[in-house]
Amino acid sequence: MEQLSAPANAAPVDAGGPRKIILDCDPGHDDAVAMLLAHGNPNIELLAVTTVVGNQTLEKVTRNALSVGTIAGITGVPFAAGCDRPLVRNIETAPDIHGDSGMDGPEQPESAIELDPRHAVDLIIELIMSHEPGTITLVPTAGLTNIAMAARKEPRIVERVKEVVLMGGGYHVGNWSAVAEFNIKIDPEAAHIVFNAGWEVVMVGLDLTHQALATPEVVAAIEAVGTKPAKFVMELMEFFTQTYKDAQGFDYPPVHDPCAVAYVIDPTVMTTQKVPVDIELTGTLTLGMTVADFRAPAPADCKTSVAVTLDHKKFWNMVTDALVNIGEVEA
Ligand SMILES: [Ca+2]
Repeated sequence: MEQLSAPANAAPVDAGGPRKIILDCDPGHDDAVAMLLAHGNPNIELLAVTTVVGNQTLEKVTRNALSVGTIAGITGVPFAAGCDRPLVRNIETAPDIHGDSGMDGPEQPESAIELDPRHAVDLIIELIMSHEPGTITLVPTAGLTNIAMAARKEPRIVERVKEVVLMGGGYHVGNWSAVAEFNIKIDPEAAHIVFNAGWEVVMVGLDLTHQALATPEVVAAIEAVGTKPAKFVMELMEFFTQTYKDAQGFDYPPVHDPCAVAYVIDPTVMTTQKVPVDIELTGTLTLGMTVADFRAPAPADCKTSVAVTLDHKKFWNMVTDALVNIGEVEA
């Protein structure tokens, strides 16, 4: 089934046209929501979905990505699998948060989408090099292995990318150690490459995403959409709520990854601050920490910024509007 022909809540498409993104992800409950938001918002043109080891093995997160694409009715967008292990470290997954499948909870349909034969790193490079400079935004919502590999294999992508808007890190908070966030901690060397490459990086970290809680009001609004993709998100949130309660003591789960997509759609959904950020690679207690230097003023050549405060209502309205726009899709 295609999208509904006349979405009720369609936001007007911006004058410059939709923003082209590559979503590099490891679905993942919140990655699934990020994908649905990107697909359902008229101001985003999803150029590709690429996967990387993270929340689960590459095989599992890739299968999950194809399932989400099937549930959302995403067609004409390449899905490609990337790196199956971090650059240096051993594989570290998050079954206590995402379950054995990486996306436990809802039943997953047979995929109607065929995996693109290209390696994700090659697809990322190909897309960036074949589009006008300054038109593609990279949106990584997983470990940064694919993105780092792409920057090393074809360094010219760095100046051609508009910016990198990533979910990861946290300047005052960690979740995989006292000071490190999962996406950065599982491949800190890759993160180091990405944060130091020279392109603009917007770090949408835990400081921000811990404000993106799926409260009962949010879940009720999603339930009211009433479509199959909305029901799928409900079931994801049910599982995610329980694991976040059990594993990390949250009353309601923080839905991290769509925050990065939301920033690309409309940067006013959050405030950001320009600060130098680097990645700790040698700390005995602080490996993978995103070390942010808040001393004023930020250097003139500073290319990194961090997300600070989320407009919770605006953000969740974007998500529910996207679900309305996607409509009822045959699984
Ligand atoms: Ca993720």
